[in-house]
Amino acid sequence: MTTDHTPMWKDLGLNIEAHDALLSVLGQAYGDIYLAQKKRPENMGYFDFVMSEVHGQRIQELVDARAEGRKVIGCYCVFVPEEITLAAEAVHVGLCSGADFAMDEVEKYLPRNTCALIKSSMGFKLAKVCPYLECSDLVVGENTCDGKKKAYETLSTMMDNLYVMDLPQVKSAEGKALLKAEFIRYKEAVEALTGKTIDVAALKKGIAIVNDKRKAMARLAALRQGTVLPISGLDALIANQVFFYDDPVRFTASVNALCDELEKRIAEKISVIPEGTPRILVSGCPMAVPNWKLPAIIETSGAVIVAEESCVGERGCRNLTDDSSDDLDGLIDALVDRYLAIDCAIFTPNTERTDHIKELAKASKADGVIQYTLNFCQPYALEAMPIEKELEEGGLPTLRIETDYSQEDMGQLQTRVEAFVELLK
Ligand code: BJ8
Repeated sequence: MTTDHTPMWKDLGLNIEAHDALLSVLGQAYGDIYLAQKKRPENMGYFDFVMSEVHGQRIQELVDARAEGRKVIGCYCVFVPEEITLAAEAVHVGLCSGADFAMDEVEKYLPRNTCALIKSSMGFKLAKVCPYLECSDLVVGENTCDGKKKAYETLSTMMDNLYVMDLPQVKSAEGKALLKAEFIRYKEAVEALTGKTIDVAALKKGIAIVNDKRKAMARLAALRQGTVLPISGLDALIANQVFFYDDPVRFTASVNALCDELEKRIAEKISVIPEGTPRILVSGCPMAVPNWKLPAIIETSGAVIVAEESCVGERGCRNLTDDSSDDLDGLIDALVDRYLAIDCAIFTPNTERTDHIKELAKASKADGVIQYTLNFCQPYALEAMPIEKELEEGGLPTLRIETDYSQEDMGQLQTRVEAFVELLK
């Protein structure tokens, strides 16, 4: 029998009617897109369960953690170091922003021509439909793109627990010093919130947990690089999305169990696609739950996604933190080095992103690259053009897609993707 979580949602102050509507759309879309796939690995059952309980059992765990005196920290960006959160025994969760909600209300606060991700984060707050947001003791925003920076100013008038982390835009010595100062400030904020002191042992433990999680994701990414493809891009995307919500130790074990199964599938030559299916690398803006529109179109157009150059994907999880230092300052430096390697489009210059896309395309044997940009996202839209030029000059076909979370352009996208897939055949 499934548990009725309504009393918990009411306690969190959710708008039950709007929340029910969100869950029903989410459940329907998950069934249509995910459960309808053929030849899925058995271990995807864990991720299906997590998704079915994403606002239920997982939220109950957060509520229980808070009852035990632990704190919950919700974050909008992969720049917020989970290692520091975990070092204070707090719970670190991503705040997804992958669906339109209460857009009429949102547009009273944000211009219409704001990216869907930012509007979504505002809509989830205004409509009170996100239990992660409502049970966060601290919500961490970051000064990345201009849209986010300014939206946090507005969001801070709607919540009293918003903390904004400043981030460099240039990877210079000064930029590095800024990031270090901000990580120290975040550590102090987390210590003040939790009442715990983060020492070397605690930070090493946090680093080890997050490194293990990232190693498991790297293992999954590597298993998608061969010609026998044991998992669809959609299923790999769900693992990348669950990365942000689940208990990290349990998540790591679940991804490793999935990888064990995928290794067996490869040995037995069980592939989810027929030989010769065009392989696509998707690159660009993050795809937060339940933003599955473009991947679903790609994988129902006769192609398969073999890698994601995205913060919900490789960009967010690659690179480990060196935990060899035995002093706090050295460990913070190691965190700064690890995070500063993230090649988000807010940085200038950001040529290493193009280099990485090329490497990833080669490693994953991609036949083409689809650059995915949310409408009105200037950083990724502006990078898309020189990236396209460079990739095409190197012989790699690309397609640039700009879209949002609405379903209105589905037909047009499908036509464009199908034409691109034909070209790759
Ligand atoms: S590190 S990608 S998670 S900032 S899509 S809100 S850039 S206008 S999301 Fe991101 Fe951190 Fe960078 Fe990653 Fe602005 Fe563009 Fe909207 Fe965006």
